[in-house]
Amino acid sequence: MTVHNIRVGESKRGDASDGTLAESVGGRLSRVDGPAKITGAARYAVEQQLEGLAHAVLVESTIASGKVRAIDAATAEASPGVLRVLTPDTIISLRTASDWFGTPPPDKPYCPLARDITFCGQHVAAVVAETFEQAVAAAALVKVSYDETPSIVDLDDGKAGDGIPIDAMTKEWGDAPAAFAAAPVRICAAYNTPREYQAPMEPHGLIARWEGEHLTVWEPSQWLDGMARTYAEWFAVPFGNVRLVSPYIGGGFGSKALALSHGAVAARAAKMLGRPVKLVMTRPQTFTGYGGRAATRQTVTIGTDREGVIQSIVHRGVNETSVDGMWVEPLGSVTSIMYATPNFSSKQNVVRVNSVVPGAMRAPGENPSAFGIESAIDELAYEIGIDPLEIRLKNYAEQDPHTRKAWSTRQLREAFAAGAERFGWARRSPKPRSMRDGNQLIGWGVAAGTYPVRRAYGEAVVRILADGSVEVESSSIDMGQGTYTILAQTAAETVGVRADDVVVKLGDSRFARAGVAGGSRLAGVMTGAVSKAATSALDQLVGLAISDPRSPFHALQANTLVVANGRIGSPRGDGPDVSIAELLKSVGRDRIEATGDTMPANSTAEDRYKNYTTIAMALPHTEGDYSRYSWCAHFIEVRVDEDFGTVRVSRVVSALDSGRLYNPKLAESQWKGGIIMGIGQALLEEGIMDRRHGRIVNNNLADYLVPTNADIPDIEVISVGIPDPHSSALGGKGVGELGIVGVAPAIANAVFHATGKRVRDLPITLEKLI
Ligand code: MCN
Ligand code: MOS
Repeated sequence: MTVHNIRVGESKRGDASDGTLAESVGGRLSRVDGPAKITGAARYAVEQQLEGLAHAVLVESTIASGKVRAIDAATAEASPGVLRVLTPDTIISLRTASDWFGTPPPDKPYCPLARDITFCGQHVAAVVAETFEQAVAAAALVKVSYDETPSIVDLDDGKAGDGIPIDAMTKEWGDAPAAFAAAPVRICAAYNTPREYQAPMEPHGLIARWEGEHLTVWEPSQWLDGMARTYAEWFAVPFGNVRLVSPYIGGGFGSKALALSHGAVAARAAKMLGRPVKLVMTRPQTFTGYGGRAATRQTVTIGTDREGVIQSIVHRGVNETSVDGMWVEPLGSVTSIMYATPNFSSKQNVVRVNSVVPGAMRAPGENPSAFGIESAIDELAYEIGIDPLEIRLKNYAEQDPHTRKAWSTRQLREAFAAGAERFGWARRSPKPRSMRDGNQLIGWGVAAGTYPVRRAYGEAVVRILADGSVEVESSSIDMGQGTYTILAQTAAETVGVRADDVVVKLGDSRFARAGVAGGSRLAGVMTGAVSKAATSALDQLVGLAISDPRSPFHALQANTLVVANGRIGSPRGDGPDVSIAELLKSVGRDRIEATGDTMPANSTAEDRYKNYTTIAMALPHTEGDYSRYSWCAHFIEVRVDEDFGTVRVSRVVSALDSGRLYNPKLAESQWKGGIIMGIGQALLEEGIMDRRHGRIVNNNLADYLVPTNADIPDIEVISVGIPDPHSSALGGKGVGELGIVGVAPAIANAVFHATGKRVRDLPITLEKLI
């Protein structure tokens, strides 16, 4: 595999206004993997050049429900270059794997090609050929006939019903219905979000190669250890026999955390043919190869006293899931914590539809949840006749209303203040349709967002090498969020070297294990693990320098030494001063190596395996005395064309509390990325279903619209966080998912202010406004 080894040039040096060195934690170091990506030196999973590579192409069902009656593969098999056509009858089955909690699977075979069709786009066959073009041509010749049965295509389908209650999602305190009935001011509204897709730039795909009973998979992955476990279970080989390699990833946004059926097809094909097999999804296939964000329906009722102080919130939610899989999008997650209320009730159902199982997409749960409650609170502000910012402050939750625990840190009031000040909120004219510029109606909206601090245990290896450079190894990943960079900064600061002298190696499951890069947890987990490993490497280095008779510091009788800029000296600067390389040479060592593991001391090997390959051991964000969340407030200006109903976002100011930032430059970029995705969600993104066949019509990036540069105004982000010692070792909270939460309701609220029309169905398209 390729590991980037980039020297950090002068252009990356610090520019932090507070004087923080770019290379330390908290500095604005540019992405250390940037040059490799820009120059094309970064090699992505399916770009590996392997001897004897064969190519697999999937054939997908064209009906949403029913059975495969027959597959006629004769023509395809006879077509040039074809090595094998795999069907449910000819592929060798796998074993069922456990889920991401590690729940023991049923002891039954798993066939990644379907006979029983539960959604349109399901894999029913695969053609393996010498070249990709031959495989594509032959795949078009595979004839599949079906016995079709009626399907339920989406939540609006009359046959969908109320669905299945998910009791674990119920949250209740006080008597919310009674308090609502007694409240003098009441609002009740329904809010909907459609199926949305992660649409990462790099489509899903992999290369699988077997060497005896050992499998190597080059596949973009947010979770190497978890996916390696699934492959190992599928093929009933030991976990250690599977190696996942994923040094660079072209975005995931939640879609690349799990091994999926196309991976099983490719790995099985490789085993059956005794050749490495590459399988890359087409862009249309990515719309059914894994789930996007589930469509959701919510009703939010709020009862207040005459001044707008909340007495009751009643929330009901529904999300779609698939016929044979379960996905719960936690719709009450923000509803239950954003505002203080003495009475609360939230319940959720899921409805099975003929679709691929939906999955995690940037801030699953919190994102649609915030659309409901942050729209509803805005409606309430107009009902009472007070400012939308004021109603939020009036109902500010001084502690977690659900667990009644203290917030670890909650700089939300500060976020409202800083954002309002910078945006100029005080100049807002309260009435809808009261601000305009020619035929453009101007609207200003505000909404808050939050995301829990998910914590977990981590592990890393730090080596100090003979040339004085430092190497960090971890099987965690960087899909663009900045892991390479912040871990270089953490190791540089802890050991006392320059960041240019640190090489970070990620994305190989042979490295020190790591859990999922999901739920905005990786940065906190891995900076903790690397600082622990680096501290122990430093201790070894200093220990050697003090105790080894060959060390120039031996005679000094100091009990500690200082390491900075790659040099070792005495704390008072009165003794020798040598480079790390010189010291290692003098004591005859070619390296120092330390593994840092933040797991409890009494952890067993089984605990460690479970910790890295399942999500069962994550630490609850409400563990102990505190409730831990990151917070944000978005202030957004829209301009709506009065005649055409087109909406443009013209200004965004967001203030965010992610605790201490490991690298403000990268955190700001993450926040902006989330906000941009939120603008797409508010105005553009929607999977459109062909109701006849249950097919996603706009399954490509020309028709499934995501924002382009022209859709995005200047976005200003302000950090209002303070170090949070209860959330992570270095005081940071989550960044990656926070930014998107609250953007869509802020835009919907701005659109109401501009037009007087309340749009409760995303996306806000022009036909909903005229
Ligand atoms: N960071 C920081 N200070 C903190 C926390 C984080 O400076 N206190 C910065 C670091 O650069 C860090 C990044 O923010 O690398 C993200 O950290 P974190 O919030 O811990 O999130 P993860 O590393 O776990 O990344 C996953 C997260 C998720 S869950 C999704 S979804 C998402 C996201 O990150 N998908 C992304 N950001 C993405 N960014 C890109 N470019 N592509 C994706 O697919
Ligand atoms: Mo993020 S949706 O948790 O990968």
